[in-house]
Amino acid sequence: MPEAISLTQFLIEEQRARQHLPADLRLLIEVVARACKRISIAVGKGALGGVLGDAGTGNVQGEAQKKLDVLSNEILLQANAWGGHLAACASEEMEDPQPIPDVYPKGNYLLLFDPLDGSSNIDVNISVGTIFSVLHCPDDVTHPAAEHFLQPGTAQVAAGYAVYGPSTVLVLTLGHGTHVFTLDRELGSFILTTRNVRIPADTKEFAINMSNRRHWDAPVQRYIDELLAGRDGPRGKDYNMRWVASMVADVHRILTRGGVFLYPWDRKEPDKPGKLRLMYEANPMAFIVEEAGGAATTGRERILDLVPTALHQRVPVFLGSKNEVDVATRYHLDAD
Ligand code: FBP
Ligand code: AFP
Repeated sequence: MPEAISLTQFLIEEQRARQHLPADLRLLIEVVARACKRISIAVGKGALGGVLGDAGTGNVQGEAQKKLDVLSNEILLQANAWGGHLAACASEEMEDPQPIPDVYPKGNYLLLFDPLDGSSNIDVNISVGTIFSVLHCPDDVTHPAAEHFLQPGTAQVAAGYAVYGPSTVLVLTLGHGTHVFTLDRELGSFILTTRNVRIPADTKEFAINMSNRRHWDAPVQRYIDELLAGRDGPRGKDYNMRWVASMVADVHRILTRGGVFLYPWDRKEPDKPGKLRLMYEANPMAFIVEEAGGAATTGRERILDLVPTALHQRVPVFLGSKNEVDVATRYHLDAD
């Protein structure tokens, strides 16, 4: 039987193999993974845990919060408060960054997270997940504010997500490939199940919310119309469509068997540049996807090169199999 490599063993071996992985970053990843296990348990209890339904509150985006959104946010904040690895946290659910309480030592990293992505799926027992991103805290900053988080995606030192599905899976990049761990519920450990996952450059599967079709811009209309035209159209092959409406689940499918995911700007909310958040969703997913050989753009620019202007900034997202992202991006640039 092959040796089961736990997340702890994987991180220690990475630390030995590569000078770039400091011990406090390794410990920070372990703390986040432990928080994901707790969220996985809460999600898994479903109606029995009394955690389904609305919390009766709104978040900074004006969206109704689910009880599990609030609980997951608290689990991540509490888990990360005392470890001494972080200078501050920022969450999709909170307007401002949360400093580390004064009673605890402060570390050198900034953590950003979407505590429970895809939360419209919680009450209907469909996969949801947690997305996170780790940045360095700039030198000499003792009390990080929102501006200190506004670093381009290329500055991320780690990113990952957990999917709470039929099994709980943790996907992680430290900038040297993307690796998949599966939660062994008996052992309570994440076990490495795919090292260096690779996204095929070509695919026959796409993910987009088709109900927004009439609101899309011309390059998105053109791209999707050509996929729908199938083998008789310009792309010369039939495509299949999947849309879970949980970005973590859609991205995980793409990591597993290829595909392209699109959440473009649309005319439904013309003042918003997109639905998904740059710092909590687009940047960490772009880092993970690029490290697996895929691509991630806004339709025009590489997501990781964007210089953020606000903590809760939204962006259009096109990511996944490289050749499909390249075609969709070319159609935008042709139209400009
Ligand atoms: P939330 O952060 O509010 O969950 O929104 C993000 C998200 O759920 C993504 O995970 C998903 O890809 C998308 O929104 C689904 O959007 P739609 O409801 O338009 O299908
Ligand atoms: P299976 O029995 O082969 O899984 O097919 C049933 C099913 O997966 C059903 O659960 C879905 O609604 C449907 O097929 C999906 O069909 P498309 O592949 O055409 O989207």
